[in-house]
Amino acid sequence: MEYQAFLRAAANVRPSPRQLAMLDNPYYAFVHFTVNTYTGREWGDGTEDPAIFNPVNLDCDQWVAAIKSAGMTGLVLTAKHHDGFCLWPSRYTEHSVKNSPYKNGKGDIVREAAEACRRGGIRFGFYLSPWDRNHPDYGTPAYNDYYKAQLTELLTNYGEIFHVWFDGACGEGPSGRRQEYDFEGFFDLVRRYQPSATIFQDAGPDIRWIGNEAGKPRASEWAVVPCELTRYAKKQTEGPLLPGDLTGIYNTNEQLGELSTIQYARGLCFCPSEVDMSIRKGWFYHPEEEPHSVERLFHTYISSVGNNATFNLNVPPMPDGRFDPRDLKRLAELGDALRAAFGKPVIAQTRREEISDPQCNYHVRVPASMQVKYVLLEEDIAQGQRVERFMLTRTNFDGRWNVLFDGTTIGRRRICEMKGETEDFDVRILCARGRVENLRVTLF
Ligand code: FUL
Repeated sequence: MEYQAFLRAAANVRPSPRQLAMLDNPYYAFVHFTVNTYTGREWGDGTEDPAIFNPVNLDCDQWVAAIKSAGMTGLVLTAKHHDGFCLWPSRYTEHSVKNSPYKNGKGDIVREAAEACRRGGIRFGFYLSPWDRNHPDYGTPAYNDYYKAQLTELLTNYGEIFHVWFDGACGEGPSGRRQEYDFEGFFDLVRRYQPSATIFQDAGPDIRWIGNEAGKPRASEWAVVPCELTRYAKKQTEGPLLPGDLTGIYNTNEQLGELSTIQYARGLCFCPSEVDMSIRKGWFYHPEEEPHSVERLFHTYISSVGNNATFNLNVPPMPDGRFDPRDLKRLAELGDALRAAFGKPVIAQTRREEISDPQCNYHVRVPASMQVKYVLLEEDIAQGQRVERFMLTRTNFDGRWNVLFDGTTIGRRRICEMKGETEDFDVRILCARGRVENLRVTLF
C-alpha cells in the first residue's frame, strides 16, 4: 500500500453509534461489592460462606446521589467478582445473595442498584467476572454455558444496560484448571439483548483498557489502533503498510496508535480506551484506606476524559451497604472542583487559516475580561481521529511562536491547561492524518 493511501485510510477509521454515545458520556462509576467487603480481601477464593454477606443498611439511592454529586452519569456494578458470589439470585448457582441473611435470602442487589439508577436518572451497567473461583465447571466448556446463562439473566431482567465490563483476568478455578473464555459467544448475547450497550474488554470490541489502574495517560491517546491489539473490534482498513509483526502487542504499550506502530498493523480498528481507577487504593472497601486527594482525582479526570478516554471511577461500599462518609465528601468535592472549572463554557470565536493540506490554524478570540484556565479541543470524531500534533501559540514580535501548550492527539476531547490567558491565541494543527474539519474550541 502506498503511504498516502495508508494515511487516508487511517484518517477515516470511524466509531460506531454506541461508541460515539459512550464518548459523549465519558464519566461513570464502578462499584466493587462482594464477599470481599466482609473478608477484607481483594480477590476472594470462592470458598466464602454466603452467610457473611449482609449489608444491613444497603442504600443504593445514596450511591446514586453520591455518584451524581461528583458529576458522573452512570454506575457499573460488580454483579459477580472472581469469588463467584452473585449479587443477584441467579437460578444457576447457590453461591449468591439468596443464601445470605440479607433480606432473608430474598434480596437482589443488582435490582436495587438498577432501580436506584433509573430513579436518579443515571445509566446502569454491570461487571460479570469470567474468572470464577467457585464454580465446579470452571476450566471446562460447560462453564461457558453457565456464564452465558448468567449473562442472559443480567441482560434480560434489569432494564436497559449501558456498559458491560468483561474482565480479562483468567486464573485457576477450584479444580486447578484455567478457562478458555468464549468471548465471541458472550459478546453475541450482549448484542442480541442490549444492542446499544458498549462492551469493555482488554481487546475491544467497543472500548479497551488503557493499560494501567493509576489513571496514567499516554502522551498520545489514539482511538484508532492495530487490529492485533483489539482482536474483537471490527477491522476497518487493510494492511500492513510495511511487513512486520505486532501479534504480541498489549494495552500497556506506550505507542499503541502512533504511526511508528500502526504502519505494521494488518488493519486498524476504532477502539477508544477507558481509564479505570479506584477512589482508594483497593477496589473493595478496607476501612484503613483513605480516598485519594481531590487534586489527584481532578487530574485523573483531565488525563482521561480530557485525553480522548473515558473515566470509570470506583467507589466501594462499606459492609453495611453504604458509601463511607469520607468518600461521599471526596465525591462532592470532586464535583465542585469540576463544576468550578468547567461549569461555564465559552464557545470560542475562531477564524480558520489554511496553511497547507492538512496544516491549518484556528485564530481564537479571547473575550475581554476572560482569563482562560482551560481550552477544550474536540475533533469531529465521527469522521475519524486525525490530529497527530498541535500547539497553542501566540506569535512574538519577532515572528517566533510562544508555545502555551504543546500536544499530540486531540480525538473526542483534549483539555489543555492554561495559565489564565487573557489575549487571543492560535490553535496550530501541525500534523494530521487527513484534513481536520470542524474542530471545536471551548474556553473555560
Ligand atoms: C481486575 C480485577 O482483578 C480487580 O479485582 C478489579 O476488579 C479490576 C477492575 O479488574 O482485573
